[in-house]
Amino acid sequence: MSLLTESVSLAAQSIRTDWTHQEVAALFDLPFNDLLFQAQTVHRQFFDPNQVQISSLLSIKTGACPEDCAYCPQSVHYQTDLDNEGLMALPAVISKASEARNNGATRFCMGAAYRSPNSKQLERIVAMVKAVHDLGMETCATLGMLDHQQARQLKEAGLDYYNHNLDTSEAYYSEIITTRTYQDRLDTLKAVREAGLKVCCGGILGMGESRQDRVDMLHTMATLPEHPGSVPINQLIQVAGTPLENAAEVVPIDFVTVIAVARLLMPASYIRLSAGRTEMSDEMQALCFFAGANSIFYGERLLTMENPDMDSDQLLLKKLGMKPEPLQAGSH
Ligand code: SAM
Ligand code: DTB
Ligand code: SF4
Repeated sequence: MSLLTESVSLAAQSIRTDWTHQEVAALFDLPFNDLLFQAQTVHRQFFDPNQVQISSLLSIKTGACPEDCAYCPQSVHYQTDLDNEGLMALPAVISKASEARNNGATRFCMGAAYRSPNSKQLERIVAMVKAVHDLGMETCATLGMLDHQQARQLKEAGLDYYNHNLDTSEAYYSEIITTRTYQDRLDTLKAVREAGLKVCCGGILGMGESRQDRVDMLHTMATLPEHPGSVPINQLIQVAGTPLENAAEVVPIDFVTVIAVARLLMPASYIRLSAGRTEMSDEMQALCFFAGANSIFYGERLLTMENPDMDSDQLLLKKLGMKPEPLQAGSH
């Protein structure tokens, strides 16, 4: 057994948060078939390989965001074809969540285009979290930066997950966002973790980042004090009007490689094949599942952009013999 294979099988037995950059880079260097075989082997030690966790998204406050994230259709800094909408009313959120639940989603993620919510906004969101929790779903929110007090307030309301993405490496971050720092992101993740919320933290591929940036981003996630429970890997949706509208497309095999390395580094985490699936073939998505992806966003819309329609996703899962994961007892 080679040293690397040995270190990977050891990884399968214990969950490590002490990965070195060199170890992460070595996984990227593996021949593709070896990488996929190891990722699938580790995946099977932690998960049923034929189950996929289903999350649905709802944009509860859309557009006019003061941040300048170069990928985002909701930033006030760019002219995109998007209608802004204020914070939704509670009954409308409940009705969307019930609809998602009836369609088979077990987790409902509410996204708001805020830099950080103020206390009035948070109070209204707390009511939404409570109501969705009462429907028997896992709850997730993504509202921008939070301090400790805000994170605790959401935890008390019954929030299960908070999504806050690192998006890219620390070195490349300032090329993508100038209105906040990487450290701001890490601080919010700390507040969320310390409030006892589960962390959902991932990134975007296809923003012109280098291989080293991908190594560094996964290294940062896999060496947080605890691995994020969910790791969404997004393929950039190139949105007209944003600075990244013409970014070079990510090479599909490179995307699968990132999924497989994420699976090996964070063996017990849900790795979500997130934005960008409308551009992916069935074969590409099947390869991502083989590499260890075991969660998707389901429903015709992500936050503001399109997602595959539900019929085609159902057909895809059927073709692959995969089933939606039932809600875990006690997970919520
Ligand atoms: N405003 C909050 C924040 O930034 O944390 C929450 C909402 S924000 C839209 C959530 C995530 O969506 C971003 O961190 C980013 O990873 C992802 N995202 C936004 N626009 C995207 C795009 N065009 N393609 C892929 N992912 C995108
Ligand atoms: C994540 O990593 N991807 C989701 C969710 N977390 C919030 C959002 C994708 C957004 C894609 C662009 C849009 O729909 O506006
Ligand atoms: Fe605002 Fe979030 Fe979009 Fe950045 S990603 S512009 S913070 S909504």
